[in-house]
Amino acid sequence: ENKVVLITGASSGIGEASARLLASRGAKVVLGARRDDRLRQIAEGIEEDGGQAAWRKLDVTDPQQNKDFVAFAKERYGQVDVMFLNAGLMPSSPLSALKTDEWDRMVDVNLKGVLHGIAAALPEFTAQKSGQFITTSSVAGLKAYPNGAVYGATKWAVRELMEVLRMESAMEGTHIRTATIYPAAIQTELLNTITDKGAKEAMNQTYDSYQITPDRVASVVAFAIDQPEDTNVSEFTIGPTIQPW
Ligand code: NJP
Repeated sequence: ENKVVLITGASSGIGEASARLLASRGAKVVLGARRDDRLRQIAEGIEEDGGQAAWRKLDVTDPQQNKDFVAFAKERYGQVDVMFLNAGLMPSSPLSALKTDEWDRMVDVNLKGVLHGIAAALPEFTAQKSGQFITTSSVAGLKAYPNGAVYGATKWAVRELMEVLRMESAMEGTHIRTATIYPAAIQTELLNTITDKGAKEAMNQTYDSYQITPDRVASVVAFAIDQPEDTNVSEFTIGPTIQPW
């Protein structure tokens, strides 16, 4: 495909794997995250492999940076087709630990970051009457887990955003597609964001036993994008076959 795909949280894990896979299939990928050294390296690797990639430093918590990210992509490639709102962090802890700064951070990145991304790209999609938002939610957005209350709340919320956006767009005749992905344990750097000792040990045990590589999630992203324009696939749960939840 020849689509222009913007990816937030593209400096590692699921975002990086998606950038590499989509570029290998002909997409023009635009990578955003805070670690611009990594973005540069990934983009250079994609180009060395014959793909097309651009990058721009992006903190998704800043509305203006989201707008600048979309404008940069449009200037570079002439259009914007897909916005993969994937940036996220998971500093899990029991509510009783009162890690209120981490609660704020999860709301700012996992939820408000997605809203800022929508606000940045939606005017483009509305004007061109096409476009697609994909977001990385979590199995924690489908089911409650101890230590995951705030994380799960943010991930449940983004599912709501995708669903309502799709419905409203259908009603308004703007043909915007949306999809939500619910990964289980995927081998990425996500656990590095956990500061609570007990939560980290519990998560490490889970991830030591059950994990698959992020390219599996990337293939789901590609599948959603590859559907014909008149077809919307909305939700995907993906995780290791042996993971019991
Ligand atoms: O983790 P990781 P994943 N502004 O840590 C970026 C969800 N998920 O690939 O800014 C912009 O390798 C960060 O970039 P940087 C999860 O909730 C995963 O697993 O340079 N970007 C990095 O590129 C998340 O939504 C699993 O530090 C910001 C990326 O986010 C998505 O998958 C299970 C940012 C995180 O990459 C990708 O995470 C599940 C900011 N302010 C859901 N803050 C799993 N791995 O098992 C962070 O259910 N980033």
